[in-house]
Amino acid sequence: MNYIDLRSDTVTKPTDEMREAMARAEVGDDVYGEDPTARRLEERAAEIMGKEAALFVPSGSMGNQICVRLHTQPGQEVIIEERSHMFNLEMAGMAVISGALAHPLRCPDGIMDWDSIEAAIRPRTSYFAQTGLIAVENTQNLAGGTVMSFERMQDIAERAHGLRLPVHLDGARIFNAAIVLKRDVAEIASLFDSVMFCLSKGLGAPVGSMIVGSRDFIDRAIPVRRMLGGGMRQVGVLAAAGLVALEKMTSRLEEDHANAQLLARGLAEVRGIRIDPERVQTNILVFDLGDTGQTTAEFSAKLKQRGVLATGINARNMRMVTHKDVSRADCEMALGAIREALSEV
Ligand code: TLP
Repeated sequence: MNYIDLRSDTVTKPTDEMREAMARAEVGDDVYGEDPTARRLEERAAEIMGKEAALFVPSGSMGNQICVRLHTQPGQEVIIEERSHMFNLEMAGMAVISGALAHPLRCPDGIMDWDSIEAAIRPRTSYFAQTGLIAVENTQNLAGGTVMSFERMQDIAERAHGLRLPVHLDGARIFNAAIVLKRDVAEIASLFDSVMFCLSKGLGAPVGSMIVGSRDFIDRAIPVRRMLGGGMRQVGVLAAAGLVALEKMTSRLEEDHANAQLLARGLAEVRGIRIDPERVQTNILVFDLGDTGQTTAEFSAKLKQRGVLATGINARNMRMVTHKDVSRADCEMALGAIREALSEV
């Protein structure tokens, strides 16, 4: 069966252009620093993000965790929003890899503000673990693809820097955020000490993420990547797809946002489902099944029988993600399947 797959934008398949670029890619041993395609991708990523240097990493999780490791000392805290990926979905990596403790904050729409952060910064006494890092996620995945405003990011970064605290951006979907903010990604990246962004989500590359920062930061990131098992060899075959993702795939993301809007407006009319389409800003929708009398597992199973894949983030809240491999017509069909699945109850 050809499913309409709304589980994530990670399910996107490489384009024909990516596959051709992969087949032609010039490669070398990247652990020796000799892969010319990986170098080109890193140079181009640094240029687009307006940073001194970039590093290709196998996954977004590894990219985030390398940055935590470099910014913190064991025993320090990382201030982070409670629904963030780094806190929930990276296997307690910051505790295991960096000996760091997450200090999660619950903020409206998953968007932190300086007052909440400031209240969480520990006094400099010998009782408290010291704050080592502030980690922002934009767009915020589990809160429903929400976008932190440029001014909010700027406020957090400036005040944190005033206290000599580094700020990391999990920008897995930074290009989606940039569209909503009507800002260049380099303007966003300029606020942060390090940024991780993904090639393998909405941009459609099969594998890979990038971290960007100062030359010194990236030089120190290379051995940490190696320690985590992320030293790759003829990685140019992947970097080649990443280059196509960066050059060709960012300009179409708006279409995914429009399709998410279409889904949100349709869902808002379904009895029992709670979602505010005004709050759907990018390609991710999170909605409450509360009054339908179904759990997300039951609802997912019914949708699957009707050719639509989507999963819950807990028993009540479903997530749907639009991307290049679902069209507007697919979203209309998915709405039909949703109505049908719920009319059965
Ligand atoms: N997100 C995935 C899953 O892990 C949930 C998804 O389907 O959305 N930061 C953010 C904000 C992410 O959404 C993700 C992946 C990552 C980091 C990690 O990227 P990978 O999966 O490449 O390690």
